[in-house]
Amino acid sequence: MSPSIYSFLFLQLISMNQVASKSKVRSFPEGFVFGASTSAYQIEGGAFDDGKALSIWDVASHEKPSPIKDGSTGDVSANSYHFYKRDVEIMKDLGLDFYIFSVSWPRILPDGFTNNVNKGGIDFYNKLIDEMIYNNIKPFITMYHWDLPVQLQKLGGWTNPYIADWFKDYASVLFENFGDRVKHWITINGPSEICNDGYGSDLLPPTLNMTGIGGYMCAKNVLLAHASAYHLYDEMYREHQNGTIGIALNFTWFEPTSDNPDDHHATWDAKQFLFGAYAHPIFTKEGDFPEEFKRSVAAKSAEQGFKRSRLPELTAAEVTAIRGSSDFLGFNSYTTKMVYRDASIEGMYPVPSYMDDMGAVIVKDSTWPQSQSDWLQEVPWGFYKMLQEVSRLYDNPPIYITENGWSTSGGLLDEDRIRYLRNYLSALLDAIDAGCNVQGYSVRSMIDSFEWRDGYTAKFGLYEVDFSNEDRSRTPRKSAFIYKEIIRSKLLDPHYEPEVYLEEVPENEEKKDDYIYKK
Ligand code: GBH
Repeated sequence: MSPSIYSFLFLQLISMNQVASKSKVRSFPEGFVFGASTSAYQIEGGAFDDGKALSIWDVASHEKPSPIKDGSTGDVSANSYHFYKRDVEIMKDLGLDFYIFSVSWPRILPDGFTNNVNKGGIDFYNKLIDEMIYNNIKPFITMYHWDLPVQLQKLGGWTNPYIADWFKDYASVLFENFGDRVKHWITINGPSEICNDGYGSDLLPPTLNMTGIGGYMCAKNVLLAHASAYHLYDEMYREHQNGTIGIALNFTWFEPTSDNPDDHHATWDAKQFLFGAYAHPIFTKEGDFPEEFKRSVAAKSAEQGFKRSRLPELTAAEVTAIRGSSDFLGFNSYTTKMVYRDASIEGMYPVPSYMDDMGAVIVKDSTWPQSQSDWLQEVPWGFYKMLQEVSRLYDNPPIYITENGWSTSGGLLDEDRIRYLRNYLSALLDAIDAGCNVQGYSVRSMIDSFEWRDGYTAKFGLYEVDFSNEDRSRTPRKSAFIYKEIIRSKLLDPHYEPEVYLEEVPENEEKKDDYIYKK
């Protein structure tokens, strides 16, 4: 062959490769681990069983009129309180390395305090943990996923500075009882949602709606509570129990709507208000709330006639206690939003409020694939950018993806969830290639569950749960077979088709069983 033919073939190969690169099989790094996650109020049920007291979600979901989309509650939910063995079978079937679940504070401490430790609660989590260990699945415990004991809410909940001590005491009960077998701890899930949605607006219980004030008080106390639990573990338990402890924050990627500097500034502000407020104090060398965040709230507060900033200060000792108080970063991330600055923002948000302080308008791009949940769209490049930004801003911390997933309205043939998972996992591999220190990935959710204000209308599970039958039977969706193969092979193969999977029998076909096996 002449040299020119060689170079022609060579060019052909390069261009084929480029086309193929999007659909090539990619492998996960050595030691990368896979999991799935849920939370107590979302799946347990057993809301009134064996000495459990009420949480703010038990109360909210029973309010009339109901704040929940379908008027449902988590009273029974997937009934994992009774069917936890079935859940562990699923973990085993998927081949999970780890499983993230949360502990219900009022199941362990009905009054919120340690004078009354509920044996029924301790027994339940012991049984669950033992079953997992027996099946070789690592338990990751989230200590707090939104279900505060009602007794503590009466005292102001996350606005009461004493909650740092209450949380630390609760944490000590968990370390004492479970720390021999549990080596991964997540103190608090989604502080921004707890504070902004629960105290700074009326989106989530306790729907305090103390806009511009409650959310900031909560932010400081959540950080201090987290740090107290971290230091307790570090000083009292780590040496013997040898575990690791971190926090899980929600990261939405924000993209400016234009190249206009104002829109870029607004985007930066959105980042600082919605995740920097928590990540900066813990994961940067200087610690404390981000400067721009402090400055914006202080300026607005002064303008509005407050004698001091509505954002409480962190003392030097508090800054030191919070700084570095996490062995890893739990990274919850689902989606991306567009941001711009609008000078005529007045009237758009309550005054004072964090939205008004932030001064940014956050919108969806309707061209992105939409899930069943209003807030959730598929934007894998945003996931990639978010991972890169977090690694850059926060000193490249070890990251576990603690939540990522997609909702549908139901059905076993969830091709759009499969596409979402593959695209996000591919973006994750790109982030690892770019130097991000991601150690593991946990999909949300393992099984369908009570999705907070959306009730049971948004299905996040790799397994469908039949909420209409007593057994709450769990059936794998097609995505479960795909995820299982990813875990087994440690490969992301965009063309893999499971040999068999289940599919519902169409309405008009004669029913033998509810499902048929597909080849
Ligand atoms: C996650 O939050 C939760 O941590 C997890 O428990 C849950 O399973 C998952 O969402 C899916 O529901 O009320 O429409 O104004 C992800 C971040 C922040 C997204 C709050 C929804 C409320 C939007 N969430 N947000 S809305």
